[in-house]
Amino acid sequence: MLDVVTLGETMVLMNPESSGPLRYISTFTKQIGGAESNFAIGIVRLGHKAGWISKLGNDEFGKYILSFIRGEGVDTSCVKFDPEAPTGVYFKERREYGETKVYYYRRGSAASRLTPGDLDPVYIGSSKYLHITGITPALSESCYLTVKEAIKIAKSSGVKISLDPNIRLKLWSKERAREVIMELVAQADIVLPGISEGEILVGEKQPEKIAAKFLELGVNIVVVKLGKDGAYYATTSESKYVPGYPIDKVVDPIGAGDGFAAGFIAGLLKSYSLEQAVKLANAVGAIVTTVIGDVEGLPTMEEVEIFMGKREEVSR
Ligand code: KDG
Repeated sequence: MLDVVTLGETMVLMNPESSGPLRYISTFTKQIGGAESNFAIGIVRLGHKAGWISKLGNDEFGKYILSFIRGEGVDTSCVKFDPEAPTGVYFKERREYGETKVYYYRRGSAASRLTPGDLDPVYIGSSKYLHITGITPALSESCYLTVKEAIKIAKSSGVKISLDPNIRLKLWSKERAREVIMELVAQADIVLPGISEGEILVGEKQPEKIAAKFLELGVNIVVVKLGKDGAYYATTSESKYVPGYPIDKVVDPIGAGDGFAAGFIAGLLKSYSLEQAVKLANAVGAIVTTVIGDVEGLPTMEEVEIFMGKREEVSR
């Protein structure tokens, strides 16, 4: 039995070896990135079982992604190859100032052709959590319908739904993102927005107010991510700010939110208190930013416990 099932697109990531405008960059490291598979890999590294549902192009990049994710121990038995569409690709552009930019080459990709018919109700229905993000419904109408169907299956089998809004404005407008993600929020048990996503979705700037709006819609647990300042969690009976783990030298922030989500759900799977689960999530998210790549920095339980000062490291 799987602990978590997730679905979404994974792309080949071309990560520049130096910073500056991409037109001047000639060397890239080939890696992979996809919010949901980042999350699934995070769950496995923390000691739990995860399955990832997707479609890949029947091309070299698709084969590379499948063997990478399978090699990390994620169950890929529901991943299909689409012979008629390519695997998506994305590039990062790093600057010494300002935020890392991303450029997608994913329109019409194999994953954007996921349909409700690609879902196996038994596979989803026998998991403990279904984790979805706001990226998948932004890819195409059929992906949106697939996410809705996955939620329907999960709900009918008593599988809990966690939702990371992961708003990507390069994929859709703010208005459409708000409309669709709020529709998903109303069905979710756990919602994990970033503070700026909270503002886009419910028009509030303060974590308490953002959480209150989601709780009003029937969500059981809301965790608002505050970056280096940690996170604020709330249910109808408890709430708290949990401080973060500031990192002096962030080398690649992309993927930290997925690491946070993996840490939080792993904490719940370990029957931690909400505060402990948020603490674990903060630590995992922080560690991810210290390594270049979306998944390479995801820690094992042993690594994260050393980072949190719960264990001693023996390095030589
Ligand atoms: O959260 C990190 C993801 O954004 C990254 O891995 C790539 O899935 C991706 C996307 O759609 O941007």
